[in-house]
Amino acid sequence: MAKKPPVYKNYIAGEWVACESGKTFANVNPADTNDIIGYFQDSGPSDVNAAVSAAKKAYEKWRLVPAPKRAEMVMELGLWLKKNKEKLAHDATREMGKVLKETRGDVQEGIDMALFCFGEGRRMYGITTPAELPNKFAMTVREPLGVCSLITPWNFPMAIPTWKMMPALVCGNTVVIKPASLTPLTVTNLVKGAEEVGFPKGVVNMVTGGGRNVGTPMCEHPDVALVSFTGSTSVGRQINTSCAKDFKRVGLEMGGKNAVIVMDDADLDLALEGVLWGAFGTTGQRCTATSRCLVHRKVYAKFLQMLEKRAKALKVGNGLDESVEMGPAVDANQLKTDLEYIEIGKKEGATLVTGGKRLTGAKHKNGFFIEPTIFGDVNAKMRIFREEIFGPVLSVVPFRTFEEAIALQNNCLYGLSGSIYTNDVNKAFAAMRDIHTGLCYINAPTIGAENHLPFGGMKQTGNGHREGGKEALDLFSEWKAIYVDFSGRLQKAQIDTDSIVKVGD
Ligand code: UN1
Repeated sequence: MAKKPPVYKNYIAGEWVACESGKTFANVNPADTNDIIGYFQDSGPSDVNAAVSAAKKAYEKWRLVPAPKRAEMVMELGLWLKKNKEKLAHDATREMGKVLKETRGDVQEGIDMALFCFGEGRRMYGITTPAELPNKFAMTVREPLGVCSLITPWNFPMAIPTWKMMPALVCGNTVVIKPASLTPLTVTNLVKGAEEVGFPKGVVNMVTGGGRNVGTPMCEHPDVALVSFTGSTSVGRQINTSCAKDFKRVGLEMGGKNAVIVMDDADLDLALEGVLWGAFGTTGQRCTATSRCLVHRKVYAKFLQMLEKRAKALKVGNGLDESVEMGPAVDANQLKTDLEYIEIGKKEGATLVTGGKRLTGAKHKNGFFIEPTIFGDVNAKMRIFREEIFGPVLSVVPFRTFEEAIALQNNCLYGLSGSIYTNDVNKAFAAMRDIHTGLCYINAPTIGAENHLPFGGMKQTGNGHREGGKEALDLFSEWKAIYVDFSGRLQKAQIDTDSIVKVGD
């Protein structure tokens, strides 16, 4: 008989606890729906309350631990991730489907983030600056905010929780994490790591469950100082609106509709590899995925043929099989969305070049598998050009001039990632200036950002904050300006201007 799937618990105040209602939900492998990975707590507002009060209590001590020491614990967690990388990648592939090579990369982002944050713990630089009055000293320091609610997505189930949690902790905050309901195991693993390396009780807390019952109370709780969210634009908008009334700080990372420009002078073989990797890696389920490919008319027919040939040959299957190149859609809903957009594309008059169907053969029938899909002759009016699909569906658009390509690239509600393939250095620099996205690639795909640079998007992708890089510290800390007057008398800034001059007499 098959082993009964384990039941996983919430992590609150350093204890693994069941939710108050006793309800659980199943976590299912999208490559094989007969494979139940485990049952997780279907928590509610009272569980969130418990986690927030644990985090609030722990904050009073944690904020006083010197930042280099806090950062050392984060580094220990990174080393724990490194030690357990293979098992963690395996669990992540099993619960969200992307191929092992990619979940290893996902865990690697966590390791990179830890090592980066370790260094930041010994920097967190503020400034010292001359004061305008004599015998007075001025400086700035970063201060933590308090309890941070981290609401994390399923497509990078390890990387993105670490992007939020690690800088938050180094800055001296305590956290409550809600994993996406589709990937609670990976965050459970991360939190187990935090427990093993010895974070004090209540510094890291995790509550699993749905958006309405867990996510909403995590945003509305009066003791939560900050919400950091990665996910859909519609949920991000709700969070932004709900937090606005209390002026809570909010970091949002949302949609993308990223485009690659392929100029007529580009190395087409190089561009081909980049577009395939950007469009079909992670089954197209990255915020940074390439979902529009803008191709110069002179090379359009040829490049479309090259794309078609390679996309057709991609091996789709269970990501645990090392030879597989593209895993399943993450769940039935995402698969439905992908198939709906394929129908929309056909109705809009785009040419279906390859793919378009669910895969239902013997190897695929128990999972949410779909063919890598390419539409040609797409134009800017079509919904498949404008709307985020979050699946392996690529829209290819012809253009005539560089200026037209840039206009198409920027004809988008979102502004996360943009790329150009060209061998003309002048065009490359013009594109770096004119592409209106937070990430910009020259002769490289739209995916593959590195952790020590700021990550985030313009326009409706985000709200101006960045994850990654030292810029992440700006979200998770407040600036305090400090003045020390050692003159022994009342000095009035802006008013005692005469006495300043007299000092020099
Ligand atoms: C995401 O898709 O939400 O740049 C994150 C990349 C990865 C992270 C993607 N390093 O594609």
